[in-house]
Amino acid sequence: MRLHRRTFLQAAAIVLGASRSIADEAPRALLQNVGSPQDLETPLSWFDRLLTPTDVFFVRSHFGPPSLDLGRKLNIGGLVKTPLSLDADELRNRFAHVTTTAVLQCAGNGRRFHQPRVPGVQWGHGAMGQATFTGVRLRDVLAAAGPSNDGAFVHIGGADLPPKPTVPAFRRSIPRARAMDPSTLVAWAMNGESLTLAHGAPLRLIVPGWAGDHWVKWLTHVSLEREEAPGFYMQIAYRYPIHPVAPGAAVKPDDMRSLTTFPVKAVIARPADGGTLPAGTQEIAGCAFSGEAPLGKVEVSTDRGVTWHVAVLEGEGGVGRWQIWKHRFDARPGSASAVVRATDTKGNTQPETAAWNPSGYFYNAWHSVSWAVS
Ligand SMILES: Nc1nc2c(c(=O)[nH]1)N[C@H]1C(S)=C(S)[C@@H](COP(=O)(O)O)O[C@H]1N2
Ligand SMILES: [Mo]
Repeated sequence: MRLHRRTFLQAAAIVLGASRSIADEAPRALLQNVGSPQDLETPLSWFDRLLTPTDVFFVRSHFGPPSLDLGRKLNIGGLVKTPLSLDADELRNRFAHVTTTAVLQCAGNGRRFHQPRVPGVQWGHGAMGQATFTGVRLRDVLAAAGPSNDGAFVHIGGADLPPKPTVPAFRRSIPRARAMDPSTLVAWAMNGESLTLAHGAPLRLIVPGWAGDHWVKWLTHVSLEREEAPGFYMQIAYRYPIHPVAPGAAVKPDDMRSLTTFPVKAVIARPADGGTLPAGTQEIAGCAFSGEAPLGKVEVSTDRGVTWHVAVLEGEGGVGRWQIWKHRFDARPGSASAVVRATDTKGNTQPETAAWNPSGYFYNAWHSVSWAVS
């Protein structure tokens, strides 16, 4: 049946009207930090829920996405008996499916707060999110190719190209043990739907607990090799000092190693910093996680760090998985504030001041907000 144009417009208006009337929705827009390529940040107010909706999930890419090619092959090669070339359908048909919930966080998340200032995308807290990812285990795929014992690193590449040949391509590698970890996936779905182009369609790597630079999008190859991948994105970028450094100090290349897990962190999603709430019971909420161990506890102080209260946790714990924390207290007219810190089950605690490092990675200082009480 063909709808008359008018009937169609009316129907569309009803649909739009209905979606607009949803109260209390946080602004459904990403915050753009630079024009090109895409570096889009999730507003803090989304971090009071277990899953970050895909349309407000942060986006980071060095060169912008390649064309959408749903039939793109993933080539598995290097030190293997039988190199494979499989598209997403073939992976789906051949290997067991796994769905996992994990935090995807850019190593540069929070870079803006490091003192002294560090060059790079000036992310606030929103270069992170949590989603469910569905795919197959990388170890199953490698096993099917017959990995040689000589292969110590898995090199990973995607279809996105640098803007000119003199700019290095985005090439990463992870140690064999991390590739063989059952949580490392080649995924085609995020939050129950096919990956969007921005998030890596048709296939991307999922490395729970490890910083986002390992989560290669638009996968084209996975190759077993003897050494860590060469090139700018392994040997220069995404490296962290092996010893603590004084803020602003230079670090010798030999004293840096590739990033792996992200440290423990909690952020406050609400109330918003600088807002106003009526006097009475205030609920403070946010998310907390660690890439090194399951979350242990989250503590909140509403008296600027004099006393701390253990917050209530929601959601399932796990390495590299966030839980929602909540704390209520009674606020009198005037002003109120909250500061939060998380501790994981290995005893790692969020520091009051984040460890400065030359690239401004892994900012995880105690997070605080203050607001007016009317
Ligand atoms: N092929 C490719 N994969 C990539 C990148 C990239 O530039 N190219 N950026 C990485 C970085 S630095 C991050 S933080 C995550 C961001 O993933 P998202 O855009 O899905 O949030 O993708 C990673 N995978
Ligand atoms: Mo990143």
